[in-house]
Amino acid sequence: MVEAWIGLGANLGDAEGSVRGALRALDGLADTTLLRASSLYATPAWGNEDQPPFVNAVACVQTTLPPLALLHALLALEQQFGRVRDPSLHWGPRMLDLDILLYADQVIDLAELTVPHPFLHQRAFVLVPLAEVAPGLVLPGRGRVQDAVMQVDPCGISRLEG
Ligand code: PH2
Ligand code: MG
Ligand code: MG
Repeated sequence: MVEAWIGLGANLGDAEGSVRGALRALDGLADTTLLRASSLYATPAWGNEDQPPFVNAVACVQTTLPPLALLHALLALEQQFGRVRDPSLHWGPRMLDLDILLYADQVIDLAELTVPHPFLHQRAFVLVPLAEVAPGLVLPGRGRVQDAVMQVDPCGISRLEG
């Protein structure tokens, strides 16, 4: 059993409904239990700014799935929620994005999967929800979430009610 942190994001269709549905679906994955989830946040699009704002959240799951099996389960969930990948669009809009942020304290460097997520320590849309539920969590090689979140600009991020 390990604990893994998942980043959830959506900015097409019913983004809030997709993120809430995906949180439930995480709990329904084989050999996986949802331990905790942050609130949902409305966040300005980062990177490619010419797209709708996102709804973001983070969740912690307990799982016996190895990292690549977890990744493949998440990619299958993205598809179930209507995601169609456009290889020509980097950081484009999406129905649902599920990223493995952390997998226990493991450092994983595979063609398919990099953990910790390479931009985790720089992205307010991840760090703000993470700081809500796990301020003391240590990002391997990057220190605590509560310190990392002080280094990013939370401008435009707002917590959604409910
Ligand atoms: N995901 C991206 C690119 N930009 N911006 C926000 N606010 N939230 C995201 O989840 C996000 C993004 C690529 O995965
Ligand atoms: Mg992704
Ligand atoms: Mg992503």
